[in-house]
Amino acid sequence: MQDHDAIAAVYQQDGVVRIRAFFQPEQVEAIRVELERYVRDDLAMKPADARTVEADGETIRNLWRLEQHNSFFHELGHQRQITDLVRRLVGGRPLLVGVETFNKPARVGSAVPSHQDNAYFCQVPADMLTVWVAIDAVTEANGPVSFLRGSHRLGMLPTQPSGVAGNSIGLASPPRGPEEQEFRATLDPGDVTIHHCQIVHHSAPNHSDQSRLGLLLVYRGEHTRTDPRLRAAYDKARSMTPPA
Ligand SMILES: O=C(O)CCC(=O)C(=O)O
Repeated sequence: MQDHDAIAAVYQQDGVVRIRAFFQPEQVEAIRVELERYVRDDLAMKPADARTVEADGETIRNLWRLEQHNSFFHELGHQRQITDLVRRLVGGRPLLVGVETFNKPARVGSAVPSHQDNAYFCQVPADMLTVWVAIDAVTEANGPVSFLRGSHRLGMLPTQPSGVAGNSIGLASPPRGPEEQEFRATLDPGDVTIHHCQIVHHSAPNHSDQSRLGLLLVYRGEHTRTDPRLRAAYDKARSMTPPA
């Protein structure tokens, strides 16, 4: 499904939309090669807040701020293939605000607690989204992101610090719905999901032998502004488990 009208209709209704084969195999391979090169050659020279590691103290859980640290990812985030669609979904000129990874490595990849991204982004109006690109296959076994369809229409829900490095703020009381409201985003490499910054979502640990690497491109409409109340709650949570 590459038709922008159809994508926008699902996004507005559900708060999340899956698009198959958005990136070609050679684009996925180029992303993987550059991530591996960046980690091998550059990461040690970057500030501490460029990464979060898993509990073993060495395996990478997240790379942060790739749009600042790496020209390949800065350029990727500005490709018309992506920004033309994002413009439609955020209802204004799209600004790239983050490129990051959720690596969910085999066996040690940790859980992501239930949250709304706007508790981190703190924007009003909530015209902000994430394009989540599957670099590895995402299966039921390796910790797919699970979304509660339609929950982006609930507004911002009460938060609490989660104590999880890389996901410092979570929901105080995650809403639940019937099983059919859950969307577990299984993906082939090159597929993407696009999710609204208020949709409730989480992911399980990866106990499998297959890594589940995702590249995330985060955008807001140029017209959004920071909400000081949301920002104060996030700053408090983040100070307990930096950097994000
Ligand atoms: O990749 C994951 O497991 C979680 C991603 C996430 O929380 C997000 O995209 O906001």
